[in-house]
Amino acid sequence: TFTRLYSACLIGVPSSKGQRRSGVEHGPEILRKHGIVKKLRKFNNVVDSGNIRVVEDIADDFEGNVKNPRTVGANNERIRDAVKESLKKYRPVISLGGDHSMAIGTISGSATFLGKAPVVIWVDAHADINPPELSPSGNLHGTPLSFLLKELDSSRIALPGFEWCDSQIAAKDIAFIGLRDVDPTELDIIKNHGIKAFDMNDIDRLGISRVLSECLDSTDPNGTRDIHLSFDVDALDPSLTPATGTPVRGGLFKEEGEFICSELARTGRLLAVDMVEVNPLLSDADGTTRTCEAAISLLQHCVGKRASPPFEREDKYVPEGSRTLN
Ligand code: 5AB
Ligand code: MN
Ligand code: MN
Ligand code: MN
Repeated sequence: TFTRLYSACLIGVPSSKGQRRSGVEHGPEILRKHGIVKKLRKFNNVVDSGNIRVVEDIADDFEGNVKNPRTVGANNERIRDAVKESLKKYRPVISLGGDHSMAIGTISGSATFLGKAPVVIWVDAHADINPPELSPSGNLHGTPLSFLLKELDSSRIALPGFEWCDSQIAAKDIAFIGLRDVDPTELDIIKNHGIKAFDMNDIDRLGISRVLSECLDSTDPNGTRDIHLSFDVDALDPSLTPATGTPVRGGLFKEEGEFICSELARTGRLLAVDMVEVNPLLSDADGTTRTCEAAISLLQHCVGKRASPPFEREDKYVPEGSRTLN
């Protein structure tokens, strides 16, 4: 018999080269400024590991249509290692973005730590599964799942900076929630590989509870697998999270996002969370504050704001330093 005793941990990822707008590198610092650590500590032990040192000095440019692959690739290798190391001590490991290209590293970190694929719940207005060479924008934040998906191995092109990267996730491991801006190539991939995907209409029709159950039934029918939640703040309606680079109208209510987070936390199997694409330079002070408050509230639910069995474990109030690991 063993007891799992964990604190949550925060890793800041101040990277922005997966897209073109400046400011998303300030995501971690603006979330801290809005009291993320203190606000999460109301509900669980939280260790702030500070920021990952991102590379800035690499000579980089377009590779074909793809912008800055060397920088994004090198950063993601560091992100993978940081997440993998943190998972030895903490749950969930929460990575604060930064643009969404960082999920190549965070999910690789989860999979490398586990030695197998986690379930990946991708909450986003976008599917972020463009093969880079087919991306309409050339921005790598629209491509992370294409690097991770095993089924794309035979068609994947080699990109400088990603030599370390290997695909560890299968189509059956992934579920999308909140989609409303999907490129034609992405839709083909989702359909061809049978990836579970729920768009905003599905959520309106079925309700978020049924949608999330279906996501978990398909990815984790026995309810035994570790879960990686990748949450792009643009999944929420832009009225709630205006400070982000690619807003799309008609998004999730805050309560729907919070429900996803609390239900996943309550499984007791929430391994890692990405909270990405907060860009304080793209809104006024009030919009930035609302965006940070929404992101922090989502994360409060990830660390147990609505805890009840089985999430309420013995470790809830164990101070840092007295953890035992399984
Ligand atoms: B985000 C688009 N599909 O590939 C592309 O914000 C948008 O991380 C990507 O979800 C949006 O450029 C990336 C048009
Ligand atoms: Mn998005
Ligand atoms: Mn995204
Ligand atoms: Mn975005």
